[in-house]
Parts: sequence; structure tokens; C-alpha cells
Amino acid sequence: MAETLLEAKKLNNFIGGDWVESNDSTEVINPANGETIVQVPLSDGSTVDKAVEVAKKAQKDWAKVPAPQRAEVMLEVGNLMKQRKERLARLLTMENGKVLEEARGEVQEGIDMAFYMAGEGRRLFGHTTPAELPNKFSMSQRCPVGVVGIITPWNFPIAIATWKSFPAIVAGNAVIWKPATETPIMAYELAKIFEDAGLPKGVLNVVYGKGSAVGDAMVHHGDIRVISFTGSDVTGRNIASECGKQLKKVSLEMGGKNAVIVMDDADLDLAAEGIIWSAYGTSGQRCTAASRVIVHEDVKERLEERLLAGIEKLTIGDGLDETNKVGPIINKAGLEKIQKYIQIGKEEGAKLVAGGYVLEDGDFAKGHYFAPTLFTDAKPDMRIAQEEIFGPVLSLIPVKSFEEAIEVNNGVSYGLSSSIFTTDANRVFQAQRDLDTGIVYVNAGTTGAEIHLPFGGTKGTGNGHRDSGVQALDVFTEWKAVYVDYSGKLQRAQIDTE
Ligand code: UN1
Repeated sequence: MAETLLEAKKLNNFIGGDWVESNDSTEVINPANGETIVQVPLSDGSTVDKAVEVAKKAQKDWAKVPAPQRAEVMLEVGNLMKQRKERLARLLTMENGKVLEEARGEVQEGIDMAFYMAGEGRRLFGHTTPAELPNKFSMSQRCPVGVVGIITPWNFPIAIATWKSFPAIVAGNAVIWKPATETPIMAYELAKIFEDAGLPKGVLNVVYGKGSAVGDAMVHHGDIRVISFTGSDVTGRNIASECGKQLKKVSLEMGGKNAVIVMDDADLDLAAEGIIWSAYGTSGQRCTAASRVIVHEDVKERLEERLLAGIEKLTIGDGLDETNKVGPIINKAGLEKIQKYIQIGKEEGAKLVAGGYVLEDGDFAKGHYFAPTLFTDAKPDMRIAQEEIFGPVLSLIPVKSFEEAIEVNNGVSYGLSSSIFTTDANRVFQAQRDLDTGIVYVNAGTTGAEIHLPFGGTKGTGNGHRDSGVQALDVFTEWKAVYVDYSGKLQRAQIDTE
């Protein structure tokens, strides 16, 4: 199957518009069945150096192309992604495991981002501001930074890459992209799309690698002026401190411990549906996945019944089989991490009422599958209720009031997404004000962010920057303040104003 969809048996780096072979490579494994899909290059710092050299030259010319023309390329990228949507989605399911319906959704997210950023090429709004002195004009405008680095995760290998690379490119930068080693095919396909769309050579460069070699080289390269990273907390913090020393701009998104609050006046059927989708969809492997339910004690039992009934209905297996709703876990390490947290949850005294085990019978043995899991009677300070698990594991925490629910929601180190189910309009507005997360949903689960809004979070989720939305442009542009004095004489600011 992979061979008919994918022309290559081995992927190449994409540098200066050329597909460059590398000596070393490793296998890309389909997490649904353990089959090898393709070989991916393992590059090192010297490849990053070469890529930066060509990117620097390409960027100078690219920055001079008027932004509306840069946007034309993005429009073509969107059109090509649309034409290739089904093929991209199938390849995405093969390398990442998410079910086909969700893979199509993720590709759509990228298409949306392409058209959104194509429009942004005709805006890239700056500001005109009144000057303090007569016959003087002042404005501030967005300028490209130069060569920027993006490091993307395996869980949304195409969508997250578009949130970062599209604004960077529309704004006139050149990009060095290090995709996750587990999911390199989306990077290969997207690079081909850019090539076919006529992006000048060297504006987008893809460098594959394993471990930290490529990422480290990017972080330490003096000519890469921005690093935009989505991934683990430990790596993100290391990147931030290294970039800090070099005064390099860094944008981080490092996950969440997202909760759904269910109040006593909520529509419980709707709430259960929203929770099942955001906790077990993508096998819980979203930064935005719900992993806590903060439920009013008066409706706890009724909600639990509905959740157990919903879990029963989840069909698990290879995402290419469209009857399946939940796919595999990305790899063995991911599975082991989930197992570790099940043990921790049990030891902490939470009640395991569904799942909690690896699926190993029959075809399941070929891949990495975990049963959708529900703990009840969890306490807010338990590790299963505090730490990101990145799997289909949900903990129910009973509370007595709205105020307590907000406090529990905010009582974690992350702040990405949150949600509340209630029919009380006052609570809706109080909650959207008081929930300390970058994304808040009312009467919907914690997943499903749209690309024209900022994506990111508060506290330990990141460092204050946002992906996607118009806000992403802030990561990839510098503001330049321009003063034009047309008075014909020296006017001294702050002095000649009196
Ligand atoms: C992620 O998990 O890092 O909001 C991205 C969502 C998707 C993107 C998730 N649109 O769930």
C-alpha cells in the first residue's frame, strides 16, 4: 500500500531545491501494524550548515518579492494540498496511526492555513501613528527576520508544520524545517507541494535527523534567528535556555493537562459525547486532548454511566479501516509511558473503571494499542491528574461547586485548553474569564482549534507566543519603526515639541 502511494523507498533531505541523499538512515514504522513504510535520512549539523547557507541567499531575494506575490505561492500550495488531500491523509494515517477521518481533518487544517496565509499576504498590516512633530510621518511595519528554524512533532505532522512554515514564508523568511523522525512523510510531501507550487529554491529546506543532532545544530546556528518548537516539555525548556543565551527568539508549545468541567445544569449526553471525542480521539495523543473531567458531584454518577457507554462503542484498530474510531499509539515508548501512569493512578488510589491495559490479541499484537481508560474518584493533586500522559487515559475529579471546578482546572502547571459544559449564561461568561488557558471552549470538548485563531497556552504550556492565527506572524517578523521628516529642517523629538 505504502509503495503505491509513495514513490520513494527512501526519503531525501530537501536543500536549496535539491533532494539530497544522506548516508545514514533509519526505518519509518507504521504504528498500526509494525510494517516498514520508508527509510528516513539521519543528518547531522553539517547538513544544517549547508541548508542555512542556501537559505540565507534565497531569503534575500524572497524578502524582495512583494508579499501579495509571495501569497500567490501559498494559494497554489493550498490548491495542490486540496487536490492531494486523500493521498496525504492516507499517508498520514500510515505514518502516524490516526484514523483516516481525523487524518483528512488534519490535512484540511493545513489547507485552511494555506488559504488563510494567502490572504494575509495582502494584509501584513502595520500601523501608521501620528508623529509628535509637524510635517513628520511615522509608521511601524513587519519585516522578515531572515532564516528561521521550525521543529515539529509527530502527533500533527502536517497541520503544525503549516501553522509555522506558512506564516514564516508569507512574511518573507526562509525556513529550515526539522520534522519528527517518526513522521517524515508529511514533510516530504509538503516540500514537494512547495516545489510544484513554484516556491523559489532554498526558501524551504527540510533536514531530517534522529535525536537532537539536527535540532541542536539549528538552535546553535548563529544565522537562524528564530526557533519555533512544538514538542516535549524537557526539550522545549532546553531550547529556551540555549536560545536565551544567544538572544534568539523562541516560540514554544509543550502540551497541556486539559480539563472538561461538567456542571450540574449541563446537558449530560452532549457533555459525554464531547468528552469521549476529546479524550479518546487520536488515542489521546493531542496536546489539546482532555485528560481530566472535573464534574459536579450531583451529576457524577450519571455522567460516568454515559462515559462508560461511550467507551464501549469505540472501535479500535488500523486507522485505514474506516470502521475504526481509535488508532494505535505512536510507538513502544509511548505505550510504556501510558502503562507507567496506569500503575501510578492505581497506587495513588484512583478507581479504574474502564481499560487500563495494552491490547495484544490477534492483529493488535503487530501494532501498539491501548484500551480507552477511565479513572474515577481522582484527586486534583494526584500525578495522573497533574502530568501529561499523551494517551487515552481520563481521570474524573468530583467537585462541589463552580468555584472549586475553576480552581481545580487552574491548579496544574500547564494552560493550553479547557472546556465547560453548562446551560447557565452567567457561568459561561465567568468561566471564559477565569479559566487560565490559552483556549477555552463552552459546550464542546477541549480539541478542535481553528487555524485563524491563536493556538497556544499559558504557564508551562509555552512562553507566551502563539502558533497559527494572525498572531503567528509576530513570531516570524520584526517590527520596524520608520520616521519620515518632511519639514526640511532639523526637528528634535521630545525637545522641539514645546
Ligand atoms: C496538537 O495536539 O498539538 O485543536 C494540535 C486541535 C487541533 C490541533 C491539535 N486542531 O485539537
